[in-house]
Amino acid sequence: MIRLHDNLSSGNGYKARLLLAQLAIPFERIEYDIDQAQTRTPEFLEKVNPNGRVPVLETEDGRFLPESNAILCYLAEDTPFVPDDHFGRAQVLSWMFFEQYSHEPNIATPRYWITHGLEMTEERRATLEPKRRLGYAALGVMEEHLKEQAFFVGHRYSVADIALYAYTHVAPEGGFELEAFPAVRGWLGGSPPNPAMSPLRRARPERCAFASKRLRRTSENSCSA
Ligand SMILES: N[C@@H](CCC(=O)N[C@@H](CS)C(=O)NCC(=O)O)C(=O)O
Repeated sequence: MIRLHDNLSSGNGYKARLLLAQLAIPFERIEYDIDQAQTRTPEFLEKVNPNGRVPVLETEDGRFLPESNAILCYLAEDTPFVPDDHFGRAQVLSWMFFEQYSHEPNIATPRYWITHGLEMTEERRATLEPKRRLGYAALGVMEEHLKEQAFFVGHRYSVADIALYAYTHVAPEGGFELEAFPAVRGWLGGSPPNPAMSPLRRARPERCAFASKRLRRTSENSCSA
């Protein structure tokens, strides 16, 4: 059986959990406490991911694939979650690279600091404002695109939507307001996460300094092994 090395509060892990659920692929989930550096042990670094991070997909034949968007591409090959045409597939990659470069580092990181109760060091304080500016700029790019079309690529739900959904639907947990982005809010309401999946969980909700605007609330995560 496929295994997902994971952390339940991670939006990157959520991408893989969501697609696995939507493809109805059974999988075993292995949880790591990232606050306790469980992805930084010598065993993890040697065997699972030398970059010390989750998610990592472990294939049935024992190979390890890190990087959430690579996992999405791997799982989605030859499924309706990627476009049939060459250019459409490249557009999916284009949005996934956008997500990793312009969106995730600016929107996910403040959420991580807040929801995991990390100390606001001088360094973090200094980078918060640029991250806010760049995060809102990324949301602005998404807004302009989504004013014109319902999904990111080819007028159809794809892994590009999954990649961008993961940290956008919990952006308010990191202090990002979505009121000024009606097209993004419409897309969040319309993208179809599997109803069996719960929204992404916060690790320590009691420490979250900002009001959380859950866009979907369903039952407990159904994908845990
Ligand atoms: N680019 C990677 C980022 C992975 C990542 O940052 N993972 C975080 C959780 S979201 C992690 O494992 N952090 C633990 C650590 O850095 O020690 C991806 O998309 O999968």
